[in-house]
Amino acid sequence: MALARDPAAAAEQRDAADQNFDYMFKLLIIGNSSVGKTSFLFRFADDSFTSAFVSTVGIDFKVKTIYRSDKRVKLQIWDTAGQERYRTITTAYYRGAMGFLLMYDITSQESFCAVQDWLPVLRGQRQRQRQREAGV
Ligand SMILES: Nc1nc2c(ncn2[C@@H]2O[C@H](COP(=O)(O)OP(=O)(O)OP(=O)(O)O)[C@@H](O)[C@H]2O)c(=O)[nH]1
Ligand SMILES: [Mg+2]
Repeated sequence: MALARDPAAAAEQRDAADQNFDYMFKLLIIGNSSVGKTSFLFRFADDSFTSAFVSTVGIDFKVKTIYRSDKRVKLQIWDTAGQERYRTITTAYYRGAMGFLLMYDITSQESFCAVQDWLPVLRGQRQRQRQREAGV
């Protein structure tokens, strides 16, 4: 259980209380800083864009409901900070994620090469999740 004083966790608890959906998926966006994670989420959720770069501090999330085959599908999408110094905070939110969007900037070879550094982080998470499910 996340700390009640954590604003992101408190917002998540409020959001989870809204049961008006058929399916709910928790997704996380990860990847190097400045690749466009926050921009992608704002475009997808609010159809907005700003050219100013405000690097994400810690973590935040947005909710968007989409409709597929007459079903309400609620997407809770977490936007993580790409900066290394927030890694301890952001990885704490990997738990319970049903999918990850691993992003890179198509104009930055460095961010593309970094994808291979992110994969072990994801594999570690998958292993921990399996151990939890198996009760290890
Ligand atoms: N030209 C262009 N610029 C973009 C695009 N997507 C994002 N940007 C710009 O790239 C910069 C970084 O974008 P962000 O979305 O804040 O990057 P981020 O991955 O969330 O970075 P962190 O929060 O530090 O992890 C901003 O100045 C954006 O305006 C795009 O598709 N095209
Ligand atoms: Mg960001």
